[in-house]
Amino acid sequence: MVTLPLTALWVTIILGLNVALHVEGHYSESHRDVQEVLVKQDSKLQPKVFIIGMFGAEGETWHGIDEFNLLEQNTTVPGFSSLYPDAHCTLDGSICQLVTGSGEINAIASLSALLYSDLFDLRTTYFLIAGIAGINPKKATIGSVTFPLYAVHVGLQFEIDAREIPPHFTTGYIPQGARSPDQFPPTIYGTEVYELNDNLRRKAMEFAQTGQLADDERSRTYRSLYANSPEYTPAAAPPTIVACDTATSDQFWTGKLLGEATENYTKLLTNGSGEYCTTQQEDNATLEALVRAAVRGKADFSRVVVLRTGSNFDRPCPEQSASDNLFHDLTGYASAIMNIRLAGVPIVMGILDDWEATFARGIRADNYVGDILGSLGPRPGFRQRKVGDEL
Ligand SMILES: *[C@@H]1O[C@H](CO)[C@@H](O)[C@H](O)[C@H]1NC(C)=O
Ligand SMILES: *[C@@H]1O[C@H](CO)[C@@H](O)[C@H](O)[C@H]1NC(C)=O
Ligand SMILES: *[C@@H]1O[C@H](CO)[C@@H](O)[C@H](O)[C@H]1NC(C)=O
Ligand SMILES: *[C@H]1O[C@H](CO)[C@@H](O)[C@H](O)[C@H]1NC(C)=O
Repeated sequence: MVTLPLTALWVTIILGLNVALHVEGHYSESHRDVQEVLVKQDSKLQPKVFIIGMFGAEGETWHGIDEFNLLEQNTTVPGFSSLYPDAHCTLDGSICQLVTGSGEINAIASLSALLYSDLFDLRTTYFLIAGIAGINPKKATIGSVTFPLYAVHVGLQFEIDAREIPPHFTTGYIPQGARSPDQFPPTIYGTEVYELNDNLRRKAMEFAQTGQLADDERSRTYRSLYANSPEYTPAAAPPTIVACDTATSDQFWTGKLLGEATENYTKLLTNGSGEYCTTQQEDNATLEALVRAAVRGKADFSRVVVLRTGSNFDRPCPEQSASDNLFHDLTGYASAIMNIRLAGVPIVMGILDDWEATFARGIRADNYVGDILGSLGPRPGFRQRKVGDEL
């Protein structure tokens, strides 16, 4: 992860923040003017739902189904990944889909391209970020479909190799700017935590409950290995719909200790309320692009749902080594890919069927919705300190 010496890192952080603040204000203003002058709103596609997948299979799972056909209309969007250059839409444009490419960099580049493209009007669009993930056996099992309230950026931390950590440290990950693993990060980049619309999440889960989830023999056999450990009870049960939070890191990690460190960090950043449950490589990047677009009125951040299905356990079962778990193939992969669609189609149809009466005007949020900086409104409830206190 971070390899710069500490002093160089600090200089980078401070310069980076200043440059980012100045450039952002300037760029966005002029960009908005250009958009307003040049673009006729009525020439744009105005989807009601935009499905976001991260790699090919997460996109293809939605194809060849009875309910809708996303391959009726392809639109090449400048700035999309060369692997997935097109947005796919139904003929009437009410449902669209893109595949971003995996990892934080692809996610944010593709989303930004979409959000600032003059081909779409996304101001009333619901975004369904739907992909597979590593799953915490304390919370759910492979094949389960999870819906986070919080997305936490665990990749954004200091790291010391485990063999060189101070004897009293429980992990080699340390929040940025902190002096110990349990200290709230004094250095905030702004992408550390996102909180989503809880009322919308609950509606999405109700829709998802009506889907029949897939399961298979390999998954059943593998999850039975977790049955003897009381703390892993959810891992041994069949897949279900679960409300629990997600963590983003480009690093694909495995292990009991990194799992616990991620649980701790999620709690630390969310004032104790986040329940770390899935690990994936994109969501905070995707959400950051959506927050920035929402600041400029180009998208509505209260219309975002994240759905992550478990493809593999984030840590070994008892008696198994971390590397055995990591190098084992993703046992739950087939049902995880299938369950994106089996839980996701009812969400898409639920939004479309109740568009006029309910979804067109939006689902009012009763919780804080936005990022750790409060970019979209008041200060988040999960923040313990004001931004700027620390710098
Ligand atoms: C859209 O692209 C897909 C391949 O990505 C293709 O199968 C489909 O036929 C295309 N649809 C149209 C209308 O050209
Ligand atoms: C997580 O936090 C608990 C409680 O503070 C601590 O006992 C445990 O060692 C921590 N785990 C890791 C891996 O940091
Ligand atoms: C953080 O949690 C504590 C204890 O649960 C609570 O009293 C406090 O109000 C919370 N802080 C914020 C900003 O929500
Ligand atoms: C990443 O996004 C999730 C919501 O999907 C949020 O719970 C988490 O706090 C975010 N993490 C960071 C570091 O931004």
